[in-house]
Amino acid sequence: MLERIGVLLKEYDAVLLTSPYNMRYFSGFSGGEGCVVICRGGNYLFTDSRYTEIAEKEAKNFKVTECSPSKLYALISEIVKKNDIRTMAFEDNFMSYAEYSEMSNGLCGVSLCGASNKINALRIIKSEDELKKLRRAEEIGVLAFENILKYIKEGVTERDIAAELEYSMRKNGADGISFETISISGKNTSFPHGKPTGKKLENGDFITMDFGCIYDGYCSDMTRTVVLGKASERQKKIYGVVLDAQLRGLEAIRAGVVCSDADLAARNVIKEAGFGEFFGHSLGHGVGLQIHEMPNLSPKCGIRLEENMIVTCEPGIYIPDFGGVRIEDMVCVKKDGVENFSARCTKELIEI
Ligand SMILES: [Mn+2]
Repeated sequence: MLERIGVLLKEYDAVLLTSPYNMRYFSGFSGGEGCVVICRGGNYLFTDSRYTEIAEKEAKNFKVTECSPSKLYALISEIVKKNDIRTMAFEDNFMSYAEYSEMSNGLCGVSLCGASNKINALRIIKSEDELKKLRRAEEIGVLAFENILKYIKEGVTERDIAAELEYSMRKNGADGISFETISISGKNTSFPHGKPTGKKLENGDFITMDFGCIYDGYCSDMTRTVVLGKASERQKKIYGVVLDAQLRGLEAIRAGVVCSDADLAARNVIKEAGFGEFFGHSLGHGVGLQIHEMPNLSPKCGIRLEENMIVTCEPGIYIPDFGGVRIEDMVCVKKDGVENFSARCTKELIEI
């Protein structure tokens, strides 16, 4: 993906990458520690001795230098001098104030330009190779969901569900989880991002599971809500509205559509059913090397969807002191609609 940085080298003399995601994307190095400098004169990767060997194997087009963090800016300064670098783009969204101070002291004389948004935007459209990994990551999630259905019963705790989901993703080839697993039940389901507790599942509970894994660096994300026992009329009603909104959102997602319009399409279904005040978050978000990346399917995002962007579609209704429902698929934007990576996984209300 190194060639995609070319457009930034027309604007800046060099690009400095510090996040594990951008280092991996542009250099291939998966170790996550160190930094990358790309300029017209060459491609450089700095890391410490824990990662030198892997960096040399993975970052084929880079000159790898082993160095301790304290020497880093002295070495980059040499590159600056040699290549007459005056402007350098850096990841302003991925740096503490202390790190920024160290960098600006170490590179005095260079004009440092915050460019996270421009750099991250280069990752927004996925290559065929990335799509393969994202598809597989989501499949592993679907397998974990199918497995968990056999495991859900009265007396099992929310934490047990999280542990079992994560174990089963690992067993199916995941490198890890892509975010903290959400498995919540009963009244706890009104917290959109609740943490699993020691609460035992009870008959009549909604159970919301929002989880994902990392496969070869790429994230997956899905949510399903089920009922333990028979669903009440109110549960069926809420579930039905969220499902309608989710399907409406999926229909709206295609190349050429503005993100905020996709959000609105789903949001209107929930509003018209009278639950508008209980859907506070965005319809979805991009997914790739990071669990949340561009574009955002939010009321404020003016980005136009393009083919091979990846987004989630995840409306929800959360009623305090009662419970909530969220349904989420991860999809690839296509010319006339979507390729739904979660398609195999049913969305009809499951009563266990
Ligand atoms: Mn999500």
